[in-house]
Amino acid sequence: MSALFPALADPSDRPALRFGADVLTYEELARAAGALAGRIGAARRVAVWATPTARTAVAVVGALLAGVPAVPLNPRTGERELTHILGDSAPDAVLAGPADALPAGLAGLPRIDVDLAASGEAAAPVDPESPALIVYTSGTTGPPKGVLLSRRAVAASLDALAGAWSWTADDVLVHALPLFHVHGLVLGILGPLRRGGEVRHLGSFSVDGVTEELENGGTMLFGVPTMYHRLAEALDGDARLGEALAGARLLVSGSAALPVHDHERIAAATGRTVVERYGMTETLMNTSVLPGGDPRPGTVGPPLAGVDLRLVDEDGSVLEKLDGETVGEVQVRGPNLFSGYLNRPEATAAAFDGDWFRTGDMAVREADGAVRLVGRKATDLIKSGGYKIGAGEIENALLDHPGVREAAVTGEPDPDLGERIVAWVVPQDGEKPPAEADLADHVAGLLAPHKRPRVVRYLDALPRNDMGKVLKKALPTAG
Ligand code: MCA
Ligand code: AMP
Repeated sequence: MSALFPALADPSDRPALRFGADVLTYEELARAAGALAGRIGAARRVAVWATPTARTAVAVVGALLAGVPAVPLNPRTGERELTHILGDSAPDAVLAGPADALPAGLAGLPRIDVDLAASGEAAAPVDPESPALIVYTSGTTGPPKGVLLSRRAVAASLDALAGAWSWTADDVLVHALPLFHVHGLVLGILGPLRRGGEVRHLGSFSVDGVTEELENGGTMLFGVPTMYHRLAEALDGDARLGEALAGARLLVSGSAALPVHDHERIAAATGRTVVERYGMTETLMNTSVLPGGDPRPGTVGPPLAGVDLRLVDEDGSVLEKLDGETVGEVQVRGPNLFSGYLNRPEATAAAFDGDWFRTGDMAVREADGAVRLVGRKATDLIKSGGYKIGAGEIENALLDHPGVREAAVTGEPDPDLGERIVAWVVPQDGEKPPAEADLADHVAGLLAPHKRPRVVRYLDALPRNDMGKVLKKALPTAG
């Protein structure tokens, strides 16, 4: 495997990163990340305070150059989740911007401020199997697990996407995704840097921001369905946006399903079809619709180069039919896979069937091999705004609120977020139930704002079976 970033070995004065007024060429990035690599070289692991800024990109590249695994932290993470991630990943230091105010939970860690103007040399080559990143992701129960992503997996997945999308150094990627998950960080930052191209990050998503960057030379756009939904909504009456989208080389959606209605609205207004790709933190990217082929809203395309994909029945038998009807669990294997969950050998073992990773996603295969996702095995996993959220962690947080006696959490369809988090709450005192905003703040403060319930429904009791287990399907409008 070549170095992760060939363009940093002999850096040019072409732009690499643009975050508003912070612009770094490859030369400047090589110097700043090289200097940082020199400062952290002896660390076993570092946390990165992953604000949507150039400093986060430099911090992660610096860690990768040094061969030190980076743990990106959501800067809005609440107390409990932060304590868990820090305890589990045990970083030696936190990399942050000089102006960042870090929470008390990080006070015990040495802080290394990222200096965009620093100058130093990059370190030696690193074993491709060593971890590059540890990305925390939610499961159905318990706190988030740390996914160990090797340099090999990152390189393999980015190269497979480059092949499928003809992604080159000439591409200018526009995105506004958070930098603490695979989509925004691996695809959105490391992707362009591996190609030697440019990334422009908007800081936060806005229709105007997307329009402007695509008008000014952006060739690709990456987003979650919520962002494409908001673009589709804005298209009616915004001719500038329509032209900007029509002018892009590639519009890519992922992290959750893009509804056919939004596909159709964008195609009708711009003549462009949004390309969907399917991935997961543990597997990086598995499939992608191939640009230029027939538009196929509802499918996520065939497996990417190097990825083996199969559907498996409940009894464990492999389903061979490409009939668009036979549903099975998606299992994958290939160089794109993670190396295990940090400190969780049992969870790692349970996630595999031999060398096949069980995704938990249910799908059918079309006659040409394209995958169409139809659901998930676990109903307790919610995808809201493209974030994966476990119902169990929210229930536990709600139960810690003094006004809550019982709690159940479900996801229900939402035109903007895909699914919205609904909390079903039995108050301690039916006369004085805790306010909806109070419960939302409570969950946001313990876990993260995107995990807060968007709707609270109050009940006198939760429906339970004879064993006392909550019957979520029996909740008034859930399921
Ligand atoms: C509101 N806010 C609050 C509260 N209420 N903060 C604290 N407590 C509260 N009670 C704040 C928020 O922090 C935010 O601040 C603002 O109000 C609006 O937040 P929110 O309502 O959450 O925003 P949204 O409209 O729901 O966001 C939509 C979004 C977002 C921008 C699309 O969901 C998003 O960025 N999604 C990306 C998810 C993603 O990257 N997933 C990848 C993982 P402020 O306005 O200041 O921000 S999946 C993956 O990686 C795999 C591999 C894959 O396949 O891609
Ligand atoms: P995460 O664990 O946050 O990395 O999310 C991974 C999950 O997102 C997958 O297991 C799928 O359920 C979902 N996902 C990712 N991309 C797509 C897509 N294009 N269409 C539907 N679901 C997707």
